Amino acid sequence: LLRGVLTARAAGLTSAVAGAADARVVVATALIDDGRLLAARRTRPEALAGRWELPGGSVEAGEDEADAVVRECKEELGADVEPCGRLGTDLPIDAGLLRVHLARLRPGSAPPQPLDHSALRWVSASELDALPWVDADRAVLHDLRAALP
Ligand code: DCM
Repeated sequence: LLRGVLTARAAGLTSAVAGAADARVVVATALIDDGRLLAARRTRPEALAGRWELPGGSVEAGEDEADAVVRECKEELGADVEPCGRLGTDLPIDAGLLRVHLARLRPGSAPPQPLDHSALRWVSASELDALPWVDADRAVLHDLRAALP
């Protein structure tokens, strides 16, 4: 019986790990400048429109996560950012897995513009909770507060 249980557990573990490896990775950028975090208001899909997020998007096939952060911030914000490490744990979302990366603006970067969002806001640690975040991003607020002064 014990062997059966262990085998079943091992099989379950294997499929869980395989599932994670197959999952699409979405990167989200915790862009911090002058002690504040950049929050962006989504326009789509309808269920998420008006909710706030950390800007980002899907990692492309063969792309490094940090490169995806740089690309998405250029596309969505027109800004040049420098990723500087992961924040928090992997978060399960409908689309796969969300991974948050800390980043800062590169010297000389244009200020972020809402090229793909309906608004941008620089928020301090004490303002984080009040924003209507998308669910996955709300789960990293605790870690974000720790990363802000
Ligand atoms: N997503 C999220 N939080 C983010 C960025 C994205 O929950 N900070 C989710 C929303 C979508 C999916 O990831 O379901 C893909 O994002 P996008 O539509 O921005 O490419």
